[in-house]
Formats: sequence, C-alpha cells, structure tokens
Amino acid sequence: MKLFLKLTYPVLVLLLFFSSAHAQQKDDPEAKVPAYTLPEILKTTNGKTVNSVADWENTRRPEILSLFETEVYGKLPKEFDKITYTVTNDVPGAMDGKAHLKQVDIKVWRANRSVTIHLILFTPNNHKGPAPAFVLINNRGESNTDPTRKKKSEFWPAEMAIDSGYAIAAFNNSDVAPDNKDTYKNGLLKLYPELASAPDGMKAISAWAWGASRVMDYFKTDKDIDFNKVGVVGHSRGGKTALWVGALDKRFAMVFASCSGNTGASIARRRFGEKISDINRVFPHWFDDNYKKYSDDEAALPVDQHMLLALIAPRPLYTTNATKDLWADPKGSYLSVQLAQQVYDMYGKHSALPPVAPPPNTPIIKSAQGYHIREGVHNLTAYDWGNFIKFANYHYYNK
Ligand code: GTR
Repeated sequence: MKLFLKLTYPVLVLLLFFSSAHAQQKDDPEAKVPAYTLPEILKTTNGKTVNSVADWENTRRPEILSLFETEVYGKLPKEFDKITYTVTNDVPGAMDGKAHLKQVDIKVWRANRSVTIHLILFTPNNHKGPAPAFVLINNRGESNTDPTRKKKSEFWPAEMAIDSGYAIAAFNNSDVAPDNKDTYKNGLLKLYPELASAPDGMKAISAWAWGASRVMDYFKTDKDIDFNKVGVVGHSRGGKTALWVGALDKRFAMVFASCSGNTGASIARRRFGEKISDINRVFPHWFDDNYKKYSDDEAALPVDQHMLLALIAPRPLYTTNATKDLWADPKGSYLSVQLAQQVYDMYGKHSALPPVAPPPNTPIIKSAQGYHIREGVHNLTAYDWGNFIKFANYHYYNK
C-alpha cells in the first residue's frame, strides 16, 4: 500500500495541478481571446508604409475613413436644402443666475421633409467672452437633461460644467433616429430614402453622428459659444457615436467616449465581451448592412477600432472604461488607445500612456490621449465628467 501511494501520489498531484490550471483557463475569459492580426494603421491597402503627416492626411486617413463609412457605420448625407434655428425658450438667469438657458430647435429640410433636433444649452454667465462647450449625444432619455434643473443627473451634470466655466449642451439621439430596430427610419432616414435602402447607407449611429454635426452648425451662429473649443461627449452607444462623429467632423476640438465598447474603442478581433455578431443581432439598426458580413468573421474586416481612434488625431481624445464593465472589454479598449498613439506621435502630440492600463481611478490627464478606468459599472458619472473637465482645462488653458 505504502509503495502504491508513493508511486501514485506524484501522479495525483500532477493531475490536480493540470486540471486546476485547465479550469482556471476555462474560467479566464482572456484565455479565450483568439490569435489575431490587426490591420496596420500606417500601411495603406496597397501595402505602402505611411511615414509623414502629409501621407497620412492625403492617403491613409481618407482610405480608413471611407472603409469605416462603407463597411461599418454607413454613409451620411452630404447635403440638405435648408437649416433653421429657433429659440423656443430663453432664460438669461437660469441656475440661480449662474447660467443662460437656451432651448433651440434645429430644423433641417430636404425635399419638403424635415427633422428637428431639440437642443438644450446652458452657457456660463460668469465667463468673459464665448465659452468652450461640451455637447452630449444623449441616449438615456430626457429626464437626464432637465432644462428646469428640478431633476439632476450625473449623466449630464450641467451645474458642474457651468461652475467650471464651460457651456454644456445636449440633444436626444431619438430626435434624429429612434433607437429601435422597427422604427429607426422614422426620422432623418425619411429624408434620405436612397441611403436608407443602400447596403452602405447610414442607420441609427450615423444618423446620430449627423445630428451632432448639426449642433456644430448651430454653435457657429451662437456668439456665446467658442466654436473652436467644442467637445463631443457620448456614453456607450453614444460613445460609439461620439468617436465616429469625432472622426468625421474635424470641427470638434475634442472627443470624450465613455465605455464605448464594441464598435467603439474596443478591438473587435479580441472577441472579448460583446462581439460583432452580438451587436449586429441585438442592434441591427445601428450599423450598415455591409457590417453584417463581419459577424463572426472579424478577420475579414479591413479595419479595427484602433484605426477609428487614430482618425481623431491630433485632436485630444479621452476614453473611459469601468472595472465591472467587462462586456465593453476595457483591456481591448486601452489597447486601441495605445495603438492609435503612433498617429498622435507623428503630429508630435505625445501621450503619457503606461504600457498596461493604469489602476482604477487613476486618470491620465496631461496627455494627448486621456484615459481612465473607473471603479464601478457601465455608466457615465460625475467622476467621469470631472476628469473630462480637467482634461479640457489642460488642453485649452494648460492648467
Ligand atoms: C449594451 C450594448 C453595448 C452598448 C450599451 C449601451 O447593451 O451591448 O454595445 O451600446 O448597451 O448603449 O448602453
């Protein structure tokens, strides 16, 4: 018996060791990340290496932008007949006198049809001259952006922005396209039936992005806004939209994307958390029809999301994650940030990005690309906004 134990004991220990290592592997989602090869940001489709800002701006950047447009997000309208701005509510002494509230209907016409974006805007009364601004693409309903300020929400902490000398605006994404697979065409898409039926035509996310650009059109006419200092902000599906419009519309001086996850900041090829197949199945009305080809075939995609971030360079970009939001793949999102940095570097815009993501609640502010992973769940909070303001202060005022 003793001899038997002597012989079998090491075998048992080895067996246990291997089975626990195996179990650990099975439980560790990171172990399931497949081997993948990312498309190179700085190599054209023809295999030419890009090593100057001129080559990037004239060749590679337009190529990547057009790939995202046709294969992922869908083409946006290039023209409209008319745009009008109507102030529907004007309260110079809002927020106990601290702010000027303007509610503005931005109405856009094409072929006798129109869509109206209801903008809510507070500008700081104590700010001398036109104020820098944040505009939130609000995907969470009107109660988060109450113009009367009876209801307050961390999702859009208007008082915090005003107290820091920033204007803050918001519009509801559903004004442009309802966030629903059955009704998303009842908005902007009605004005552009040719895009609504094309495989590379916009669906909801490109429509929301278009809406953010119309807010910029309005800002150009508002003397209280510093048009050269406008940051676009979005959370989750709004974060995906903020990144996309930031790439499309260089008038946005800064981009802030909270927990943007799949088809936002996170690398699709990692297949960690939400996958392209999940997002296309649950939200078929977000991305164009061409994108459906890549469900469970990420390798065929000519882009990955690090390239979207690179399109925003050299403008300051702040992305976030949350520790409990593994569905949005924080690791894959930070990897995108790191990979996009090579384009910022070409512009001489350096970042202070550590080789692995910083610990929770340790924001990177003094950097071309800002980043934090916040303790907690998938959300946009006062903590996040506080860091957005610090980042904007650093870039606009060097403070
Ligand atoms: C999730 C979805 C994400 C993200 C999020 C949101 O359920 O899977 O892609 O967009 O919703 O917008 O809150």
